[in-house]
Amino acid sequence: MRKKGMKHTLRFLLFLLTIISLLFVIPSSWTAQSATKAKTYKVKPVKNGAAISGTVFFKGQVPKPKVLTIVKDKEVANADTREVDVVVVNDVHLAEAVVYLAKVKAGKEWPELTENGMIVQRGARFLPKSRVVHKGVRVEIKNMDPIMHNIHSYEQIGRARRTLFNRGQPQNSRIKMEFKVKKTPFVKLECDKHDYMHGYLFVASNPYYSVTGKDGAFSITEIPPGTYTLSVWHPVIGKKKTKITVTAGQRVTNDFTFEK
Ligand SMILES: [Cu+2]
Repeated sequence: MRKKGMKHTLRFLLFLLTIISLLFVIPSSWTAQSATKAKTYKVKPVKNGAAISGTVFFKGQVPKPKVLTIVKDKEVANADTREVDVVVVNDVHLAEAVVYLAKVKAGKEWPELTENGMIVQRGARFLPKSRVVHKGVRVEIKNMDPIMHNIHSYEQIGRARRTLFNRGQPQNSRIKMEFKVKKTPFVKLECDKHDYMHGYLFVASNPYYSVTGKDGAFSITEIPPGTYTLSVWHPVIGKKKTKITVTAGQRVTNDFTFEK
C-alpha cells in the first residue's frame, strides 16, 4: 500500500514538473519565434564587402508640383495654397530618390536614423515630407500644432493602396507607431482632417539603402558578395531596377536615368 502511495506521489510530482516546464518553455520559444519573424534581417559582420555608387539623373521636363487650395485651418497652415509632390532636380540630378538592394537577409549594422525616424506635424505639414524608416521599428509621430490631425498611412501597391493605420491625434501630443508593410516598402502619409497634407516614407527591410542628395549621388557600402536587384524609387517620378553582381572588395558604379 505504501509503495503504491509513493508511486502515485512520484507520478504526481512528475506531472507537476512537466506542467511547470511547459509553462516556462513554450511561451519563451513562441516569443523568440515571433521576434525572428518580425525582423528577418540579421546583423552579421561583413569583411571586405563590395560597394555600389552612382548618380540618379532626370532628363526632360520636370513635373510641376500640384497646387492645392487651403480651406481648413488656414491660420495654422499660414497660407492659401500648398504645393505638394515637389520634385527637386538640380541640373539633371534627381534628389530625394531612395536607391536600395531588395531582399538582403544578412549583413552590416543598421544606420542611425535622424531623430529615430520621427515624423512631425507642424504648420499642418508632415516634416520631413519624405524619409526612410526601418521595418519592425516603432516611430514617434508628434503633433506640434494647436489643432487635431488624423494621420492616415497607406502601403502603396502599384496603383492600389492598403491602409496601415488611421489615427486621430490631438494637439501637442505624441504617439508611437509601426509601419507594417507587407508587399512594398512604399508608404503614403495623408491627414484625414487636412486634404493638403501629404508625405512619403520608405520602409527599409535592410540597411542597404541610400538617399540621393542635391547632386543625385548615392552610395551603398559593406555589401556581401552576391547577385542583387538594385532599385531606385522616387515618390513622384517612379521606380526602376536592375540586376547587379558584386564580388568581395569590388567597387561598382551604376547610374539610373529617368526621362520624361
Ligand atoms: Cu491634419
